[in-house]
Amino acid sequence: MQRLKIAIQKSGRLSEKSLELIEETGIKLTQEGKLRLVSVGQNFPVELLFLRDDDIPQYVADKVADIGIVGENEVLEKNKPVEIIDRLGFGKCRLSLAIPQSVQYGGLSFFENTKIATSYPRILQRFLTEKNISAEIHEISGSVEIAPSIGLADAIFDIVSSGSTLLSNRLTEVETVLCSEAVVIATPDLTADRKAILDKLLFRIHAVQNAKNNKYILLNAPNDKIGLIAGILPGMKSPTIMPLAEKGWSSLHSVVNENEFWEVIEKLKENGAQGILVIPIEKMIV
Ligand code: PRT
Ligand code: ZN
Repeated sequence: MQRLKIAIQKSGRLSEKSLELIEETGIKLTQEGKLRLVSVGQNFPVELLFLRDDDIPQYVADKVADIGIVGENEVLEKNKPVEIIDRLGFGKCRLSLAIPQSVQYGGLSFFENTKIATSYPRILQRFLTEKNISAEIHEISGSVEIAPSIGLADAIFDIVSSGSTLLSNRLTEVETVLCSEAVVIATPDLTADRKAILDKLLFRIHAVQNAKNNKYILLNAPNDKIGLIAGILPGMKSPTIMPLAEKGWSSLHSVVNENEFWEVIEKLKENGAQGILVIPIEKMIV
């Protein structure tokens, strides 16, 4: 039987969320212990390959895996012939240039003729070339943030998330070069069979993501306020309206996006809504 081979990070910042996403689509996986290298879908034709994140673009380019879940930073750095087909909204971080706090920063020209330590030499070189800056790139594979303090470099180019690593190493972020998140990459020429499995999987992933970004909302309103309140509720089409046992009152049901949630709730209350209930959605197909 044809199976779609999916490469995910074995252990690290993306591994838990990647696995969770696959399982939330309803796929049951075989469990093969802690040392597992491969896991197979029991009710959906997929096979998971657990790999180091650095290797995922290469494995997908070589068709050992059909698709992979990996940080966009790795995809751009490795520069392999793979296609980014979806963005997953987790593993968010940025790739930034940082310099010692003790040094004055007067703009990009600061980096002219400096030495910059990084694990992402290709992305950095592309940026420097685009900005017409010549600097020496010093490639190191880990602990980039200590390079300036041990005299190895004048600046660093590294992943930043909360910024606390920079802070504890007395560095300041001065330029953001790339904003990254986990993405789905695919080999550009998947067979039709595997493409069909991929389309089904992406359909399910989007249903899970939509559900996470939205809440189901129920509220009571006096009938003379229904028009107003229905106008506030964005909904998928329009709200469901049902009469309550108490005369003159109705119950409205709808869907609200997480981003506009509190604003909508405030407006609903101002306009007479009562007994507002908010419920998580498990899957949402739009
Ligand atoms: O073993 P393997 O090679 O698979 O894993 P890895 O150690 O190379 O990668 P891992 O698990 O650290 O990160 C995997 C991916 O997560 C990265 O490629 C990014 O796409 C993404 N990501 C998101 C991050 C961070 N946030 C992050 N904060 N990757 C690394 N960091 C590092 C950062 O370099 C810094 O040194 O975490 C440190 C803490 O960051 P602050 O700013 O929060 O202090
Ligand atoms: Zn890695």
